[in-house]
Amino acid sequence: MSDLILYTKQDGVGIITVNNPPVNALSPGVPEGIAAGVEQFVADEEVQAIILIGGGRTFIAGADIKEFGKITSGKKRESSLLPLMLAMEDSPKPLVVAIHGTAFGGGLEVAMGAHYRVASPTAQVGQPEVKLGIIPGAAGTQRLPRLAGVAIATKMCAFGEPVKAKEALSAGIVDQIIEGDLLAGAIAFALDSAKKVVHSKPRERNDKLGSPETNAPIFAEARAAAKKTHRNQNAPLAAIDAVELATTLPFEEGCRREREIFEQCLFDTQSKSMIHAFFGEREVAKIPGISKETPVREIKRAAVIGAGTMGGGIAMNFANAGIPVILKESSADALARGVATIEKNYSNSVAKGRFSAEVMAQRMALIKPQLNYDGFDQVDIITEAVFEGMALKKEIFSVIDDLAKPGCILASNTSTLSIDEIASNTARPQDVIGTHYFSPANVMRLLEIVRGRATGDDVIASSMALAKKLNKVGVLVGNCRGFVGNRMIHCYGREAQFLVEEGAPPRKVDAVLYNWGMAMGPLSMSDLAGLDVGWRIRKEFKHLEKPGVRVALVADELCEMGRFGQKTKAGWYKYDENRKQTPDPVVDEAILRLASAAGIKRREISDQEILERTVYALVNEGARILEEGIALRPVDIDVIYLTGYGFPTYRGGPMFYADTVGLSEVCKKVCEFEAAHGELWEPAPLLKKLAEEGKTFGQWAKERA
Ligand code: 3H9
Repeated sequence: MSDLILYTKQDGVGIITVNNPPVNALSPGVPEGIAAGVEQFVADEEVQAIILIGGGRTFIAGADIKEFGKITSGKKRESSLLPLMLAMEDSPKPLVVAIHGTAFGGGLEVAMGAHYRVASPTAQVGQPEVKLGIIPGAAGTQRLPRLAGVAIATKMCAFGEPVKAKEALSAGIVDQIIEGDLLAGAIAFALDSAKKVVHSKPRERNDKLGSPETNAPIFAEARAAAKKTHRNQNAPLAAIDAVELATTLPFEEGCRREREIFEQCLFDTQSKSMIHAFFGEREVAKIPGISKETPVREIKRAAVIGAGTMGGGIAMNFANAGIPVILKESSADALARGVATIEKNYSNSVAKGRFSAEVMAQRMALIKPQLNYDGFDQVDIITEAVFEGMALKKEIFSVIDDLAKPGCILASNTSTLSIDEIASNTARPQDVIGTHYFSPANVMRLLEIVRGRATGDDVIASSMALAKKLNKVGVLVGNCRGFVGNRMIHCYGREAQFLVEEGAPPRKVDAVLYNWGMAMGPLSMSDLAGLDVGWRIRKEFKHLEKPGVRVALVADELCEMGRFGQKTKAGWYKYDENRKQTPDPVVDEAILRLASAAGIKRREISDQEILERTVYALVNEGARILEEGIALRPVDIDVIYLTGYGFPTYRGGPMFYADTVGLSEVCKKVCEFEAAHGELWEPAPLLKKLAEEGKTFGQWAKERA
């Protein structure tokens, strides 16, 4: 008997406790240990009923995702969980699963192999496999419709969202909610069940499987929704297919087909990419050289300088996390505008039912708008969020250096400027850090945390902890122009513009990248972010431009024309009052005029060239960033792009995507572009080296770890 599973007895009930922290995943030994427990307690005459429960913070949160890589690399065959569940269902003694925390994926599947399920009020159950690019592979698509009905099962398997205990109860997934002590309640439930003669097996319950007539619209609607909300993704459609099979095939045959579909998905690049993204989000929190023991400064109060789009959004983040925040502006008008925007954003959320008007009132009460620096000596973090201009930022940092209490973190929301130069205007550079939020700051999950030369380890650890508290994914990056995300996006946007100048209509450039999976095309994205932001930055860095090197022409011209994007209803496109986008002949005329004046030869440009010029520009710059140590690992770049730039999860991020294409192929193209377009395409030495060695960025990172 392994330590992974504990076996105890209480009041005539055999208790099987899964003991595989942190989340009781079904790692090797766990299913076997549960099976051994069932066998042991079935044979034990003292035992009338059996309970399966999770030790620690949760029930089983699913299969061990790390094991999937072993299957796809041929190192391991997945030992099927199906025999375990059959043995559980076939137990002559009632088997009760007691759920707390999360019964996800294989965890819910195991739970559905029992006769009964009880849950604590805060428990959640779900089949989130599609978020990893796979479908339930241990009869989830076959048992769930039998317990919850076809509509609920289809929704849960296709979209992966969990349901709370109460909902699970009304759906028939759990049989009772236990208030108070879960084990005590489960024992009482189990002893009660032992009085019954028959314990129905979920696999034999066919009364909720519906008819072809009632099911057809459910599947049709789910398929239509999946195509819309999970664009280009295979798993949601595959999951719907598998649930549909439950309604047409006998249980055993349905399970066999489900397993085939599961494996098809598992071996697909989409799943490998999504699993990379899952672990990536957790890996970025681990910073070499900064241990878990590093002291973290507590953030109880905050202040934000600047109530514009970014400052307002940042203040909302603090308020959402229950942290009181001062919001300072320099003019009464700007402050009023900022507060009105915050109110509007919160009201929209209330209207959409995300939270109540009461919650909105609580959050608004935490935001203190003001025109002066009163109270700045009391706060634990000050975040400067004024527009991108070094002189202004330095001036502000000098003021807050005088005001802030010792130990206060001084953060800049700069998106491109040197954090070292900003810190140089203070007497405490160890307390200065960049916290680069992404617009809209209250929505986007990414927080780039920029480490300056002197930034203290505890300030880094505290900022990473703050990111978590604000429900963001914090990624630590080094200090350089644009850091990681914007430095790379500059190359991507540059190529998008060059393509337009060379003959690809803006719509086509956007459509190619959107259809490939980006949340929006590069030009639409600039319109949303505001073309003036980049314009201002380019002006700031104009002196660094190298003579003779091609620069993009159109975006600056659009700004000169007052076309700053959506906010002025005109940018690369024109926009109506509902933000509907249409092409604008004025833009086409400007493109032709500028291209002709610069002597750029116009030509037909293929979709493939659009894709490769833009995406490989990201990869090539990403490789440089890695060599320079600005990003810690390739996965940090991937997570930045997945959480901040709308890169499709099922492609894993730019560096992972390049690995899936093959670095020699990527490098070959980069060299071709260099031959055609010049030095901006010089291959990064790291890309060249790995391509020659036949390696991936992933392998390179592993070798260095
Ligand atoms: C599946 O079940 C397929 C089936 O149909 C069967 C087919 C045969 N495996 O997220 P956290 C690690 S597919 C391995 O920070 P939280 C995680 O990497 C699976 N490791 O905690 C982290 O490690 P580290 C379906 C896992 O409290 C640590 O645990 N299930 C797994 O914020 C803590 O995780 C899912 O997709 C796993 N399954 O959130 C659930 N889960 O400390 C995936 C976690 O080294 N998991 N780890 O960085 C989750 O959604 C969240 O982890 C959970 C806890 C909500 C459970």
